[in-house]
Amino acid sequence: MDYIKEKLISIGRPQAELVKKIQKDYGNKVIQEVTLDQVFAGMRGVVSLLTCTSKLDPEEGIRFRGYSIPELREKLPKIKEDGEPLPEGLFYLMLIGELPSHEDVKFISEAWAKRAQNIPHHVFDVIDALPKSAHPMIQFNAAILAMSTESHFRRAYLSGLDKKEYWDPMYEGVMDLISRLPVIAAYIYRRVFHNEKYIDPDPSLDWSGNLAHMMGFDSEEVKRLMRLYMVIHADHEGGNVSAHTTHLVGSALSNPYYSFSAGMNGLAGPLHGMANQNVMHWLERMIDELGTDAPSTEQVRAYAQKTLSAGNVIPGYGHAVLRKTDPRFTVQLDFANKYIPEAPLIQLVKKVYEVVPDLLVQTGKVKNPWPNVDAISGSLLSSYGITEYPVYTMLFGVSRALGVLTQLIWDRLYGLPIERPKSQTLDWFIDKVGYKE
Ligand code: NMX
Ligand code: MLT
Repeated sequence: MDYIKEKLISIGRPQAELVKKIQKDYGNKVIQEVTLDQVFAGMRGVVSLLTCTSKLDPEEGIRFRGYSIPELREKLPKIKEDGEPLPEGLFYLMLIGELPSHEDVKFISEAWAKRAQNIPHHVFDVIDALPKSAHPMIQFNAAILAMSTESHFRRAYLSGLDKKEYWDPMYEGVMDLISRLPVIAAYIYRRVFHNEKYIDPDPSLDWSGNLAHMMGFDSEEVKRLMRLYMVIHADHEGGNVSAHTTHLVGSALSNPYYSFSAGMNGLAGPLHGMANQNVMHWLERMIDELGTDAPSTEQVRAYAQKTLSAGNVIPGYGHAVLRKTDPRFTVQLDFANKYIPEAPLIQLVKKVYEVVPDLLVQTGKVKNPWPNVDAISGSLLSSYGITEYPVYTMLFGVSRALGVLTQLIWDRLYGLPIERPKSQTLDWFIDKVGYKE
């Protein structure tokens, strides 16, 4: 057993016992009242998930095991002091609950590089069977499902493993799956956009550096951006669509490939992870319509107003939980201001930021008028030469694996049961609230 697994189980067992004890002793305690509005409004604010990897504060944004994004950038191991933290370290933090050492990060980096080497050939055949015009998320998800032939978890379940030990094959599957996602994503990118000119992995590189390398970007700048991108998209507590779906499907004891693939189908929705691609289409249409990539503030305002008047959302703005500018937006803007302040797309993103919040407030209905992570991520990638918008959600997905799959290991450690909330008909709600015509 590797030492990370040993550490995990030494922390995980007592916590799993604590969960059982709290449930036994306090199971009848009322922790929250739920209103009809909450149910009809997509369960907003209904506390119904046990998630340990991260927690979202509406005003402050995300914290991973208690650490904010600025704190992660300061405290997680990096390759160079002035670089970005390695996502391997964030994975360790989310899994173990403690900051990793450089050795821990090196161990994970090397383990992933090794595990990434044995992707079965049929996975690439499955991708190749799809038309290149299929959206990268379709190809990505097909590949994830195709990899489930390798599932340790499925095999262990069928062999009758004691359920207290389910976390172990789950850990093995999660490690394999995470290690392989950059290879898959880069393969799809090169297949669709670079005439199938594939680039071999370089096992001496870190997980994100290798992804940049296999996509065809070997500069230190793009690798640094990729590390940042992979860290900030990794997790957003348990209730977002991709995390919740992965967890829900996993609760049926589906293997990590089935569970993560389900989550990725949710990420592909325009209100969730596909928003990063849609922001780019929205900006591109603005540039085309106005005939300039440096429009005036007034022109941007009029264009945004037109979007709203047509009954469409402004992609990259708003959030179901956040009520302030997303710190993931801020950190990317800081990064851009530091390294590429003159980039036209970054200038445009700033102009949009100047005008859109006021317009959204004026609608009188938008609860959060501020930008989210997607308002800038595509512009940043594009400014660094990754200009093919359809791959942005797939890159989000590679990163999101870190958080949701770590939680899946913890779900099995906690021994959480199959998830099964109650639904009611409209008549039931009408009776319940005492509605009379
Ligand atoms: N532009 C226009 N209208 C909006 C926007 C926006 N950016 N955000 C919310 N609204 C509308 C929303 O459609 C709803 O209208 P109606 O009552 O007519 O149905 C109303 O404002 C109230 O919605 P909220 O309660 O503020 O937002 P909700 O929690 O339902 O949805 C989002 C959150 C993120 C789905 C929503 O803000 C949105 O559609 N934003 C644009 C898409 C986007 O950027 N998604 C990415 C989210 C982050 N991620 O990566 O996943
Ligand atoms: C996310 O990163 O998952 C999004 O911001 C959506 C959310 O938190 O609901």
